[in-house]
Amino acid sequence: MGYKDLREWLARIDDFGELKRIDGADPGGEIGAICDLACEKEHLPAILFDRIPGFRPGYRIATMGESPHSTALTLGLAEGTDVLNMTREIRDKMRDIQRIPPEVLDNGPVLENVHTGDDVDLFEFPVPKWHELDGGPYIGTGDMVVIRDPDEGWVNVGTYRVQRHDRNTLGFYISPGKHGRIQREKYWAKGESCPVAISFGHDPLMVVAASAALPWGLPEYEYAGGVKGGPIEVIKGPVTGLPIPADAEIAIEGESYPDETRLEGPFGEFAGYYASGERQEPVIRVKSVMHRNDPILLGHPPKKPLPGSSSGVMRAATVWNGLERVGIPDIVGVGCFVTYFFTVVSIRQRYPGHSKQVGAVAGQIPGGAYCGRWVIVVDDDIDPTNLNEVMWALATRCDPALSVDFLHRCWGTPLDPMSNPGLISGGPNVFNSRAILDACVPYELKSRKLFAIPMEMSEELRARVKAKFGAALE
Ligand SMILES: Cc1cc2nc3c(=O)[nH]c(=O)nc-3n(C[C@H](O)[C@H](O)[C@H](O)COP(=O)(O)O)c2cc1C
Ligand SMILES: [Mn+2]
Repeated sequence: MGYKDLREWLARIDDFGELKRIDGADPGGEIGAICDLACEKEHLPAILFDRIPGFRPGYRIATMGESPHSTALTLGLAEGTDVLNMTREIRDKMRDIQRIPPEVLDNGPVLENVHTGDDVDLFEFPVPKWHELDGGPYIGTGDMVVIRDPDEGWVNVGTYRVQRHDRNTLGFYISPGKHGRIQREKYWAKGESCPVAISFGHDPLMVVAASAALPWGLPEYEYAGGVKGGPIEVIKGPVTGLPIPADAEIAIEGESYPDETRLEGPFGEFAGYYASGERQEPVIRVKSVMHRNDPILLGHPPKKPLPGSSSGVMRAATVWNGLERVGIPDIVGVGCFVTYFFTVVSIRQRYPGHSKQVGAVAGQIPGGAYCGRWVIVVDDDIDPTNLNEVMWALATRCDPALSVDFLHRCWGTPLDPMSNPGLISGGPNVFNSRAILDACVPYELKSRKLFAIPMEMSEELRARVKAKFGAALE
């Protein structure tokens, strides 16, 4: 693939003209506000902040941006295709992905500076307050949190938000059901502390892998190696032995103790709200800090959901592969919108009940299960990544009284603004419900050709008239 680490990735994004450089913005509010302003552009550029007031020049912050170019670069896809083709390509690539374990090196740039014990000082780095009402600075947004399963031995990596509390204490929020949370609880149930390593700047592919809904037991490092076509290079953390990217910009190691919490949040989250407020959440006591010379903190702060993002494409590819893996035929495409909330699947209807089967399964397999809300199933003439077409199907092929079904008490999260506050204060038992909307032409009408004919030009007429009069329309 075309780049080695975060620095080379940023250079490639710069070549596309999609890197903005901003000097002199303060981390207390200006940096976050600039990121929000940048969301008003058609494609979100990457931004490199330097000369941050109060910090040494060269101590930088980069945000990832979201554009078809950056998604293609990060995932190693062909340039210039539309969202559905991109989704198809990544789904093909993921289908039989080869796991490639990370390669352990003795040394790496991340070890250029190592601080332990009393020398640990997280105030060394500029850390933004990303959104106006955030409860504090969040050092972890595009991060990778590394935890080893205490029983099964494999290493999970997840992107979870990390708040800087003080010079050697971090707070980390992990939603119920996430792998890192299950593993953390396993240590605590044995009365042990949970060793954690976190990288705060690395190849953006690791953010994609660490935030993808991979199945339990599949190590994100091995998956990312498979996507990259070669092993991810790691070093063993000097305190925990956990694998840390050898070219990480900034990394920490620490321990999280049972029953030790601090107030965490609020934080502007993926749904576009400061959901879940301020609550007692676990902390990490930081034992070591490592960083490259002139480190770059990688930020990926949540914003109001954007269409066509790399995470949306990955999620759609995951649902698509999942539906095929369980053996459902004739899945034609998948589109995901508004992060986890909306999943659209297009199918070639083959039998009565096909569309309902697809809807129910898509709402419960990896990629579709966590915090879903709406699953819409459409016919194969509808591009599931094109909301106009999806709306047309929903408006014209649905009988709401017959086409909508509900699933109750599904996998939710306190980060969902619709989650029930009563349940949150009662513990991590957060449920939500799902609507399965069947927006396919009813099978009995379609199969007997009784449904109205869509007003679509035949290919023959289109080609003939385009050849003759197309130029006049240019
Ligand atoms: C920028 C970003 C921030 C995220 N923050 C959190 C978070 O604070 N807590 C959480 O549980 N999931 C968060 N996620 C979602 C998880 O990364 C995602 O669900 C992932 O699949 C978790 O990995 P796991 O299944 O190995 O636990 C975030 C994702 C992204 C892209
Ligand atoms: Mn995982």
